[in-house]
Amino acid sequence: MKRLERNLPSGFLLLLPLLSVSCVSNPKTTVSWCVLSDAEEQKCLDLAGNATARNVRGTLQCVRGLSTRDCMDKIKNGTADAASMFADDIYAAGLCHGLELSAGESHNGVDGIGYYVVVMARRSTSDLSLLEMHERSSCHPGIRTTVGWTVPIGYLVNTSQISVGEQCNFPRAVGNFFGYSCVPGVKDPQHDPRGNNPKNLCEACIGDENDRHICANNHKERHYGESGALRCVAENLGDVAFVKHTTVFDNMDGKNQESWALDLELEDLKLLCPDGTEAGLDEYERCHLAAVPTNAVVVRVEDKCRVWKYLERLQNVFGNSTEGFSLFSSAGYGESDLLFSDATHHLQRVLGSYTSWLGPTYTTMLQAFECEGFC
Ligand SMILES: *[C@@H]1O[C@H](CO)[C@@H](O)[C@H](O)[C@H]1NC(C)=O
Ligand SMILES: *[C@@H]1O[C@H](CO)[C@@H](O)[C@H](O)[C@H]1NC(C)=O
Ligand SMILES: *[C@@H]1O[C@H](CO)[C@@H](O)[C@H](O)[C@H]1NC(C)=O
Ligand SMILES: CC(=O)N[C@H]1CO[C@H](CO)[C@@H](O)[C@@H]1O
Repeated sequence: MKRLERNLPSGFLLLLPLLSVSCVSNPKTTVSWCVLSDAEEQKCLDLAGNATARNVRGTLQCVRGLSTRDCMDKIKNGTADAASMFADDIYAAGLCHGLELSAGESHNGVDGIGYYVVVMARRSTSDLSLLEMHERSSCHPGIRTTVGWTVPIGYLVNTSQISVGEQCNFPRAVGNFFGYSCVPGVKDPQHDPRGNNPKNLCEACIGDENDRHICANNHKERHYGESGALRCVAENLGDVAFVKHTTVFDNMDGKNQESWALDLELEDLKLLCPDGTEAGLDEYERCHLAAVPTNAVVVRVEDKCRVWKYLERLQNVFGNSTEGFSLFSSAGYGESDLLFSDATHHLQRVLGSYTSWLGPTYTTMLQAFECEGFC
């Protein structure tokens, strides 16, 4: 499968020789990586030690960042050189800080695609079209998540179904649009400082077994997360759920022992496509709201090539190791996805700009939020 929607800017090939030259002539040999936790710092230090021990040319340093935004600031001012980031943060790093990408993760041999965001509905719900979602009910994994908010709301804005107006109040516009929904976390003070986000955005939420924690931004809310959103549709509280293409399969065949999941039948569900049609559950490659790119390594523009060369040397030695240090495993550190996603198969060079990595559809969806003052 090749990645759709990603094209190098025309004329780029003419620049290639120039970039290669600047890479060779860049004398700096240290790459400092911005890490966000004790576990990630430990993996980084182990990598640095093993790289030195195996005579990998160059030196890795580990710099502790306070947050992803702090890492962007550090890379921008040279206190750090690189950090791996997920799609929405790549957009912020590029748009707000002029940063670029050096390498991206490839999972299972699928170039640059992490997952698809799909819209799931019960087959028995008729007269349902993604182009006419007004007054429908919806189930979202969580507020401000890529799957449950950025992509679906970006799509509804992009298709002119939702308009946020000059106030740029997304929760209010979404609440006015849907009949009722479950958007876990939408009433949390952090996301609702004035306390006036619409109540109907929590009306398809169910809380825990004792009716507490309704609309909580964690698993106490049983409709939280991708599995929770699927449950919300399976239980007929929502017409549609915004989930990953893998979500339904992750909950089938006894992988989820909760009764709603055991009752799940693939033939009872369908996908809704952005052009208003519907499709089967296995047709996500052509019927999705967005192909969300995998994580990629954010760097300063002048370091694109230099950092790639270093990563290439690291993955040649540690990318496939069955013993000793393993670049794409976080086993033994007590957390997952350290430095890179554990699902990474290999790293690929990113030649084009960060927007080419994100792809035009996904970039358009993120642009829908520009009035919020992204930077
Ligand atoms: C190499 O990595 C392992 C973990 O895989 C770690 O225990 C060891 O200390 C590292 N070696 C060096 C020289 O840093
Ligand atoms: C670089 O940015 C980081 C994060 O904002 C800050 O802590 C650090 O002091 C800055 N360093 C320099 C040399 O400007
Ligand atoms: C690991 O080995 C496989 C098969 O030999 C190869 O296709 C793959 O590119 C290697 N991965 C890395 C990161 O070198
Ligand atoms: C109404 C609107 O803005 N539509 C845009 C949605 O995004 C695509 C690109 O993916 C544009 O081509 C449309 O014009």
